[in-house]
Amino acid sequence: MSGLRCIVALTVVALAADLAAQGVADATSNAFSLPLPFLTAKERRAFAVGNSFFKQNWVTAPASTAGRDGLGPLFNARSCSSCHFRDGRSQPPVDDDRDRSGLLVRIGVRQPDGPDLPHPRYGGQIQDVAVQGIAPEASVRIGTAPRPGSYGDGEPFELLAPEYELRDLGYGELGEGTVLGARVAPQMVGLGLLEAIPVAALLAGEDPDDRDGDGISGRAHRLADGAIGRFGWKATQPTVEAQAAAAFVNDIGITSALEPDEALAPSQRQQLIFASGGAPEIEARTFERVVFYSRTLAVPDPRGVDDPEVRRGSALFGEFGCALCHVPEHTTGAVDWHADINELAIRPYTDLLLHDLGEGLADQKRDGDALPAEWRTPPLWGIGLVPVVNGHTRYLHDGRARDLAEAVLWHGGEAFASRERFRLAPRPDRAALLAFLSSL
Ligand code: HEC
Ligand code: HEC
Ligand SMILES: [Ca+2]
Ligand SMILES: [Ca+2]
Ligand SMILES: [Ca+2]
Repeated sequence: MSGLRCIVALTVVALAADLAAQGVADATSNAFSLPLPFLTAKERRAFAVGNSFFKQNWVTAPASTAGRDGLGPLFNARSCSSCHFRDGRSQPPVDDDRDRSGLLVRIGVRQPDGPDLPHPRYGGQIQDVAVQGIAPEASVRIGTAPRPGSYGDGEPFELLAPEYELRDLGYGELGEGTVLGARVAPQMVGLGLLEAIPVAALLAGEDPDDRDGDGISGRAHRLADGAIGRFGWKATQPTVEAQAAAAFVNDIGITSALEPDEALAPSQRQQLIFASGGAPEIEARTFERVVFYSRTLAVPDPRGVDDPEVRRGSALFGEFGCALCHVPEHTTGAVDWHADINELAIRPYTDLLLHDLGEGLADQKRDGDALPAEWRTPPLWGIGLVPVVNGHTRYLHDGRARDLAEAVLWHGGEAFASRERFRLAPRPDRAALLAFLSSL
């Protein structure tokens, strides 16, 4: 018995050493904004430059500040950080306030079989803001429908299912077969480390036909070009670089070498007259700095790991089957942008695979190979600090969950059995599981 305890203790020590290499002991509102601890002085300068471009507002072209003009013509926000505030997570608009940038709506046209096509009038995303003289595409209206339920001991709860509607359409009717999907911005921590998990390790976690019979059948998102998707709620982007280029062009209207064309539907391209901020609008060097920054944000260390309730919650996380998808540990491989990333033990709590989470969480969108009900397991590291950094407790792809318990209660599909173990567990066990999530 004491021998066993000794091995456990040793593992914890080894783990702590690895975590120190990639984590930071900060639990303040700055917790998501710190660089990986092993960056060199030169890299810290690159990180700082990236940080300033992540935060800065882009302006309409032409401007005297040629390094940061080209905003729009259609856009959602003027800076990365207006959605990823403090490098954190956005939330859907609360009540009827006009804070639009917290949630973005993707749009497309359903095909009988295969991924959605871009919408002929609105492209792939609804931009709800535009430069002067140009009509925004639409405004987004969110309604909710109550979904009552109860825990095993009879304690009631009520989930709110969101319903999205586009109003004030600027470019004509939506037409038949139009599909929508809403997404909030996730926190930015540890992205380079996730990028460094070897493809082979992700593929080793796949079990598309559930051959091992545990009810879980994750699969990697194979993109059109054969790459494996890792980023975004449906793992639609293979790298941080690709995600950043897509964000620049779709969310802010800034073209780059990777995304040289403004995000306009064909009819808008013909119809709209606007000034360009250059070809491309963001300089290669600036873009690289933003990518470097996005890759090298550190992960805050877990807190209260010795608290008995947190420890019990951690054990329940395994017993409830959460760890089958939210896989606690991975080992990174080599990357071409930093020598010290190789062979780090990391604790992201994800398998980066797509899972069917059931009809309740499905929206209408089929992004690439990912079906409406399929979502990438999101990493859970840092999740306990969202309230501290961002001042809210909204979770899941569209921020519908109002706290961590609701996030778990929304799980269905492959995660239904796991969710039921949580729902039917005695109250102290549920509290312990939530304490564990809050410690991450
Ligand atoms: C209008 C709001 C908005 C703005 C502005 C924005 N993002 Fe995002 N970001 C999102 C959303 C929403 C997602 C999830 C996308 C998805 O699921 O497809 C996301 C996802 C990401 C991810 C992937 C994170 C993960 O865990 O998968 C990265 C990296 C990222 N954004 C970087 C950026 C950068 C760099 C900028 C500035 C160029 C930026 N974002 C601007 C809303 C925004
Ligand atoms: C079958 C795989 C699977 C299992 C099992 C599973 N999850 Fe998840 N989890 C997911 C996916 C996929 C999402 C994203 C769903 C969405 O956003 O619509 C998610 C989302 C979450 C979120 C919200 C994350 C965020 O960034 O907003 C939390 C918290 C969470 N899960 C905790 C748990 C806990 C606790 C358990 C065990 C009771 C569990 N999950 C079991 C796949 C799984
Ligand atoms: Ca532009
Ligand atoms: Ca659009
Ligand atoms: Ca399985």
